[in-house]
Amino acid sequence: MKVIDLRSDTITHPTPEMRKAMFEAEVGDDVYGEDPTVNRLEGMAANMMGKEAALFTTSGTQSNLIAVLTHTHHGDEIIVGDEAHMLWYEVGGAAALGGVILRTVPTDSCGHLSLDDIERAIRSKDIHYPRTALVCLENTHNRCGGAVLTVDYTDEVCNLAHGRGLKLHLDGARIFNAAVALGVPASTLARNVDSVALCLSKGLSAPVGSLLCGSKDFIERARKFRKMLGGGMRQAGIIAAAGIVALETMVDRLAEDHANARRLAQGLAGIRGITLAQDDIPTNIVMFNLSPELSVVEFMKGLEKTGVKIGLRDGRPFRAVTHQMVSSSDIDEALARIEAVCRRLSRPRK
Ligand code: TLP
Repeated sequence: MKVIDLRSDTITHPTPEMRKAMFEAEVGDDVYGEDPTVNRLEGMAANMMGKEAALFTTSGTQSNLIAVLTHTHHGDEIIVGDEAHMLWYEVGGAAALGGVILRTVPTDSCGHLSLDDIERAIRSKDIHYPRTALVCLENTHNRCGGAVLTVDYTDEVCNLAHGRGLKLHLDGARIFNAAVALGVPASTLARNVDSVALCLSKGLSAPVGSLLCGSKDFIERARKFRKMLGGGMRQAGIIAAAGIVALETMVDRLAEDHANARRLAQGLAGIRGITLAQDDIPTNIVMFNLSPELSVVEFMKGLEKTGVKIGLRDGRPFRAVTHQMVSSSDIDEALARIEAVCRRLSRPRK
C-alpha cells in the first residue's frame, strides 16, 4: 500500500536530477565566498526576484529571522499579521534573538492585513513608544489555506510602509505558488518589497534551503547575521546544486499541484462528515473540518491505518498539501480511503 503523505510539501524528496547535480556539484568554501555553485544559486534567485543580491540560508525560518535582524534594532516593533507563520511557527525567534516586539494586526481569510489596521499600528514619534521598523507579509499565506496576495495589494502595503519610513519583508516561502497561480513573474510580486525570503524545500522539492533576496547592501549585512546565527556554511554547493535544479525545473509544474489540490477539495466536499474550511483553493493547500459527530482522534487513527497522512495542529482545521510526490490518481486513492474512514466512523455503534 502506498502511503499518501499530504501533511506538507516540505516532505518532498529531491528529484533524480537534483541528486545527480548534487553528486557532481563544484564546491568551495562559501564563508570565503568561494563556492561557485552557491554563488550561481544566489545570482539566479536574486535575478528571479528582481533584486540585486541573495543569500543562501538553511531554512525559511532562518531567512525570516535574518531579515528581521537586518531591518531592525533591538527594541523596535514589527507589524505582522495575527496568522503569520513568523508569529506562529518560528519559535518566537524574532523576539528572542532580535529583541523586537511583534505587533499583530488582524489577518482576513485571504491573508490580507488591512491598510487601515497597518496604518493605525504604526507608532508615532513619542518618547513612550518603541520605533516601528518593519511590516511583514506572507505570500502564499500558510494559515489562510495558501491564499495569494496580488501584485496590487503588495504594492499598496509597500507604498504605505515606505511612506512612513518603514521597510517591508515578504515571507515568500511559497512565492512561486503565488506567481504560478496569478500568472505573473515572482519578481513582479516582489518588485517593491525590501526583502523577500523564498523556499527551495517546499513545493520545489529541494532537500534544504531558502534564499533571502534584497539590495546589495542589505544582503551584505544579512550575511553577517547568518554567520552570527551559525549559518555560515562551507561546501554548501552540494545542497545549492539541488536548489538550482529546483529553480530551473520545479516552478512551472506547481500548476499541477494546484490542480490536484482543487481535485482533492472537490472530492472532500462530497464526503459526508467533511466540510471545507475555505471558499476556494487558490494554490496547493486544502483545509477542512470534520463534523462534530465524528471523532478527530478516531479519524486520525483510521487515516493512519489506511496510509493517508494529513496535517493536524492545535485545534486548527485539517490541512492537506499537494506536491510532486502525489499524482492525480493518488488524490483519487486518498479520497477513497478518507471516504471509507468517514463511512466507518459514522456507522452507529452496536
Ligand atoms: N511551513 C511549514 C511548517 O513550519 C508549518 C509547513 O509545513 O507549511 N514561511 C512559511 C509561510 C512557511 O509555510 C514555512 C514552513 C516557513 C516560513 C518556514 O520554513 P522552514 O520550514 O524552511 O523553516
